[in-house]
Amino acid sequence: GFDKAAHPNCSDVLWQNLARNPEKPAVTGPAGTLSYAELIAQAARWGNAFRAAGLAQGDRIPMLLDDSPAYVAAFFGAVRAGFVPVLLNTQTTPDLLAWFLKDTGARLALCETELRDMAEGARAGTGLERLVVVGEDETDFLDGQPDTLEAADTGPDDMAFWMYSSGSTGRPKGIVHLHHDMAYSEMSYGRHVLGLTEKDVAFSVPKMFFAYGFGNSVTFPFSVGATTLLLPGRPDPQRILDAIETWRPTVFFGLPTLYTALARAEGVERRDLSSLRRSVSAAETLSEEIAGRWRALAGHGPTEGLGSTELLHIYLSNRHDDQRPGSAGAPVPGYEVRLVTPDGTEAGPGEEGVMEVRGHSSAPLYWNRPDKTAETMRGDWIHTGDRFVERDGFYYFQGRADDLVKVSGQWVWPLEVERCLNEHPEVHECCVLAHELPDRRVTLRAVVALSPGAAEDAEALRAFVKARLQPYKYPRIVEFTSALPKTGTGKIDRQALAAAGQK
Ligand code: 3SK
Repeated sequence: GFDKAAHPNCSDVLWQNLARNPEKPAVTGPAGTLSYAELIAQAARWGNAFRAAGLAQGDRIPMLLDDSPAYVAAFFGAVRAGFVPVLLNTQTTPDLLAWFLKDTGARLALCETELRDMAEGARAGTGLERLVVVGEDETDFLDGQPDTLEAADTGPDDMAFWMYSSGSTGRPKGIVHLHHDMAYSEMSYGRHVLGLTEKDVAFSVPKMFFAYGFGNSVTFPFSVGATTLLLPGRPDPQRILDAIETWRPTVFFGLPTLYTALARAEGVERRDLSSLRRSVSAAETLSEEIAGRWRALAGHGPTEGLGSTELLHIYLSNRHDDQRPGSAGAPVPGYEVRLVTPDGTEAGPGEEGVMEVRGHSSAPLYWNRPDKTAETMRGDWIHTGDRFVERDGFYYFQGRADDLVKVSGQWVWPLEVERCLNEHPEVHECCVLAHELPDRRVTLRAVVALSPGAAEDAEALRAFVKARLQPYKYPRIVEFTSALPKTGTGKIDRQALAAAGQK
């Protein structure tokens, strides 16, 4: 059972380590190593500094920061002092940042040095009174602040922090999480699936501003007194492999695009991955080929799961010892799922439906968006918009509820074609999209990045699809590129590709 009342302030996830193991490294990596005692003292200074800056309880603090000990300290100081950090994607554009500043109503925000000019440019017309540039203003901002901090008078159902939806369509939505949500995801996915111990060193390449990275780098390791490796900067495969050899993490978290890049990275077979005892993949389906390559390199395949920012972390997962190929997994204990058909009834056995999920870590609302809140938060169920079928208690992703396209009068899910092309030995990565022709007919367009040295042969790729799927599903348009654009969270940027294709 989950005792919500025991979690009035989520900073306890960190603070419990002060009595338990103060000397243990909490965070490590190229940006510095801090013990739990040092990190907590630093977090207390941040919390006291936010109070000294005149913020009121519940005030939002946008944080435009890369993974580092300072980010972790600022986050925990803010929540402990009763403020609400808003974790922003560092690849935010100035227009979007201006909008985030207005939507949050923030008076104070934090940003990285490299993002200062962009953030300054976005300030005009917003209520932002102070921008603290971490690494530049930090020493002054924290100067003289006490290194202890009592938790503010918050309750389990009070607003703790926000993240924004990545906004594949329309404006991103502010996803509001409550103080008890972190403890719930630890009690469910953390304990029942992940199984970290205090001896582990977690390494999440997806960054903390992404809910997946936040759980991996913060919630799960701190809940058990483990160490987290933080790697600021670009997720370049060689840097990641260097970090694994240098810092010797034991549990690794990635996304399918990252596993693909790592499995194909120059010299990867000569790298020492022996410190890793477990790897996790989420967000998208991992191809069997890449899972197999990772197994050959690391000695174990990635355990696949699926979560959402609305639920805070993973709610469907395979087990380390029971990975069903192509499946996002079975419901994680603590979460209930159901599949809903277009007529609103529950799907029967083997029937496809849109997944709804419930569990006590779900966001109650999108900030200031009653329309979107009503579409997604249906009572205590979250309507995910993802289509699934269930077999033997495991769920298989079938695409988004809204991505079905009609080609030559027949229905196709572009994702099915994309997965097929991804199995081609010379395809490094690809994206298949609906493409509107000048005469308004819709066709399929594949954008493909080939493995180094492979020859560009569109006809061979079309034939490959025709031989494996119903022939009408082959992509009429095949374009080659050296690399596909990615979103800040490492997913293929389908929106950018779609926009480029319709120009
Ligand atoms: O995309 C996912 O699978 C995911 C996992 C954990 C937390 C958040 C997300 C979006």
